[in-house]
Amino acid sequence: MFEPTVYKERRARLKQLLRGGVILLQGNNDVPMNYPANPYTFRQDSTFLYFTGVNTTGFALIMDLDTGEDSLYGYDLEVDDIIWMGELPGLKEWARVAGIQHTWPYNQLSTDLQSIQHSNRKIHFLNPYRSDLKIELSGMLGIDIDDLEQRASAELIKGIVALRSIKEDREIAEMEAALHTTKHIYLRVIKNTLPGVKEQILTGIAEGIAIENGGHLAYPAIISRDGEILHNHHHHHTLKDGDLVLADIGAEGPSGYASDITRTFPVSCCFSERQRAIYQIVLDAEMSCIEMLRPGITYLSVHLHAATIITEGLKELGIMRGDTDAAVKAGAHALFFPHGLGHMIGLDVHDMENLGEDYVGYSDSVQRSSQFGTAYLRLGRELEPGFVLTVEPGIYFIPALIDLWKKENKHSGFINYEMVDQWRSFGGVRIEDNVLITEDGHRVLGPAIPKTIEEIEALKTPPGRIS
Ligand SMILES: [Mn+2]
Repeated sequence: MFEPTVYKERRARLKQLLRGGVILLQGNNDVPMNYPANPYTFRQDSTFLYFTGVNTTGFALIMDLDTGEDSLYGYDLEVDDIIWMGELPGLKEWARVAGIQHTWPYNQLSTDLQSIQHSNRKIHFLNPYRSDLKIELSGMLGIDIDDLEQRASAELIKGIVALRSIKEDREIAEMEAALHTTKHIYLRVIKNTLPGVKEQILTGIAEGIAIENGGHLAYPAIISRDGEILHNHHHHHTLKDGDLVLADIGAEGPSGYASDITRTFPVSCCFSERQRAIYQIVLDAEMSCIEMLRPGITYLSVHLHAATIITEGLKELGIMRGDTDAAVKAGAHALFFPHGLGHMIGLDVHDMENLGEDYVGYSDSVQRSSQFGTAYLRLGRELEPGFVLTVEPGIYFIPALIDLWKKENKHSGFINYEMVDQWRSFGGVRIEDNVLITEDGHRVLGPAIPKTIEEIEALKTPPGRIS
């Protein structure tokens, strides 16, 4: 948590961006796993955390745009709560953290919102992504659940996106702290990636280190020899010589800031010839894209630059063919690179995705493409100083997609399907770093995490051991 003035200033800036009425922000509640008293690990809503620092269940905030006053609604612990959970901070203490003067018991919220409605004042609210908050909001405002998305305040969404997109130095420091933890994770995971080791051992190591450092993972870890399955959360394989492991892991620090790093490494001491060839193309794409980053450039153009390098590289291997620019324009590269180059990152690993991807990643001048592959690009707009984003190109051989395109003879002028068949069991390679856009360029955040072929192979000799 930062100083109370930080949250106060953020709220003041938000209020300047909107006109008239009140802003309602809902905090998250505990969510039951299998019965109500056995909840998932609590995660506060990132917007609520950003504007209040209140990191506990059962709170809401009303900001009055006309009087400028803020009110925090929440609970004080009763003796029964204290018996089970100990002396946790109460409403007044959280109000002090948030720099808010006025506090009210939570059950006052509904009444206050109704009287605001009766006086015909506008209530700016967000469309909740959790079912309990949808039900509650729908009940309090008398709006059908299905209408909440459409009735949510675009003005509020744009205001929040404008503020949260530009990271303060203190936020960047928190993200770099999370990246230090992520580096520890990678060093231990890569050293322990050996024949006979199960993916779930590596997953346990990753999660354990995140917890050792006071946080947890920012998203479920991907650690798999099936790197071509983009969001693969199965960890049941036993690794063997010759396998290539793709790991996409990011620690989240105690303050809630995320990191998001991907590395791909061999189970054996060294990359095979084929693994080396694909790996180097992806690495070249990643590093070349990072070099381009500066204010004013559109991320869509950086994405297409990655597609160009990937196409060039695959042409050299005889997997693609024809004119590179025409192949990228047609979208032929998306057989091997079917996702976007990256996304904003901050308190959320996909920062502010709940507010609507197009509000965050696109602008009036850069619209989302409808072409397969590029359509998945979460961030396409012009970059600005203070943005933090991921750069994560990849090459994958996805048998189901290969079979589908081959059957349709899709882009056969650009794709040599006979050659593709010889690679179909390859798996996938992705490399990802987190980058800050500075006034005159960029800075890769966090400590260097081994990335070149030489650096990764050096970690594997002498062989590590499970420790
Ligand atoms: Mn990512």
